[in-house]
Order: sequence, then C-alpha cells, then structure tokens
Amino acid sequence: MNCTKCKTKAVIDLPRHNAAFCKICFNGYIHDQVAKAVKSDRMFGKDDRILVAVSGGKDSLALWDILLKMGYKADALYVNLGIGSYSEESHRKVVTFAETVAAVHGAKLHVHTVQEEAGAGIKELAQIIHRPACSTCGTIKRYQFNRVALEGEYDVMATGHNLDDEAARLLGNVLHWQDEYLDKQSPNLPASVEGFARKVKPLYRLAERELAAYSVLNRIDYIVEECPMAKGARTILYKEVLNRLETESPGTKQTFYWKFLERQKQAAPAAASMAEKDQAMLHPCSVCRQPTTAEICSYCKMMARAKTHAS
Ligand code: Q46
Ligand code: ZN
Repeated sequence: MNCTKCKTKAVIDLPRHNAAFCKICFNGYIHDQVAKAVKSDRMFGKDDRILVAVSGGKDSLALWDILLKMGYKADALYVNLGIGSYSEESHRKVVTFAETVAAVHGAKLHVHTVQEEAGAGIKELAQIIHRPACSTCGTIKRYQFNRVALEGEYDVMATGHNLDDEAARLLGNVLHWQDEYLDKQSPNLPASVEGFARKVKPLYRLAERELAAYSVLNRIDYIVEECPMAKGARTILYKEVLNRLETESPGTKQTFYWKFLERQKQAAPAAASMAEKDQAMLHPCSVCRQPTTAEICSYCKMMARAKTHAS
C-alpha cells in the first residue's frame, strides 16, 4: 500500500477518503482537516488565546499538539478528578506532555484538583450530594473550564471531541429526539452571555482511529485506559453500532454528522436562538458571579454541601 500523495510506503489507510498516507502526508492531512474546521466554523485566529481542555487521553493531547504545531497560542487545563490510579496516571501523562512538548512552544498548563477544593474525589463527592458521578464531573469540569477561561482572559475554549464522539452523541440525541441538545450540538458555541466562554471542537472532522494513529506516530504518550466511570455508558454502545455501519459502508459517520451540521446551518442559527434563551434565563451566581438560572449556581451548592459534610 502506497501513499496516495507522494507514493512512498503508506502507514495508514483511510477507507472513508479512499486514501492511504505515509507519516508526513498523514500529519499534513490531520492539520488540513483541523484548518478546515477552524476556518469554516470561524473558530479562532492566530492572535486568539485558546484554552484546551486536556484529560490525558489521545484526543485532547493530540489537539494541544496540533494547535501548537500549527502556530496557535494554546494553553491547557487539566482537572484531576481524584479517581485513584486513573487520575494519577492521566495527570502524569499531561504533565509530561506539558514539560516536553508544550513548554518548547511557550505554552502553559493549568491544573485544578477536585480533592483539594471539595475535600473528596468525584466518586465520594457524588455520594455526598446524591448525584451520579458523571453528572457531578460534568458540572465541575464545565465550571472550572469556564472559570479559568474567563480569569485567564482566553478568547476561546477548545475540547478534543472527535467525529466518533459527535456522531455517537447525535445518534443518542436523535433516538430520543432531544431537541434542546440537538440545538446545542454545534462545533462552535458562542459565548451566549457575558461570563460564559466560547467553546469549539476543532477535531470534529477527524475519526477516533485517526487521532490514535496521529498520537502513536508523533510519540504522544497518552493514557489508553478510559475513565473507569464510563463503563456501561450509552455512548459506548452508540459508537459500537456506528463502527459496525462504518465497516460495512465507509463514510457513514461523517455523512451522518456533517449533513446534520449543514442542515443546522441552513435552519435558524441555533447559536442565536440559544443566546436569546440564555440571556433571558441567566444571571450571576450570588456566591461566585458565574452565570446561573438559580440564586446560587449548582457548583457553589455542591461545594457548600461537600464542606458541610466534611465539618
Ligand atoms: S464524565 Fe464520567 Fe467522563 Fe467524568 S467521571 Fe469519567 S466518565 S471523566 S467524559
Ligand atoms: Zn457559583
């Protein structure tokens, strides 16, 4: 198998593009796809300061690597969830990447440790407040990324969601016709109100398998193990179903998700209607000033309960 572009020996084949690439051309393909996403969805420019949400997994570390190599100003935030050896190892991988690769580009890593602020890791905290671990985790990550983005005056926040993630999420949202979630499934969510950071997903044109290959070929040391709390999640099943369809018919995932985005752009701009809805419902939390629909935001309520439990 030879590279479609330069005819030297290929290291990866991409059935959905009917192509194969050597390492250099594959890296070029990855950067081109990110450049296309950034440009067509007007995500950010070379002068913008980007905050990348990193978990230690392949997608977010690859995203940080790609943005730095493309010449963007990208710092990162890692949230240590306090999930035993999984958090210890993922934290180590992120720090190693920050010290060996990101530092060369002058980029900085911010770290937030859940245990330090809440006095408990995610699992314990979820028990204390009687909520599922993943929803507790979601509230904390959203809050911390928003806080660091605003305090550090970042222009935009970027996450490593890839084509597989977005297609699986779309399948779930369509199966249950969750209109509100469908409206928000855009790779570029503007800052709807003051106090909310803009969020983008520059990897939405790239498949999980391609990002794993990019990480291995570029010697990015990432945590292979998934978060142990993800076991049994619906999205894993949706990904399996989509993978089956993709094997039978390459290109299914991209057609499914990209066509959805095309339709979304043609219809009333979701972002604009969302902004109106948010503007009407949100005001600053009386404790921390981040936007919320209640008097006190769910993060501050959570922390208050954790502190009462500890005392
Ligand atoms: S939500 Fe749940 Fe993930 Fe948080 S606790 Fe782990 S599986 S990391 S995307
Ligand atoms: Zn608050």
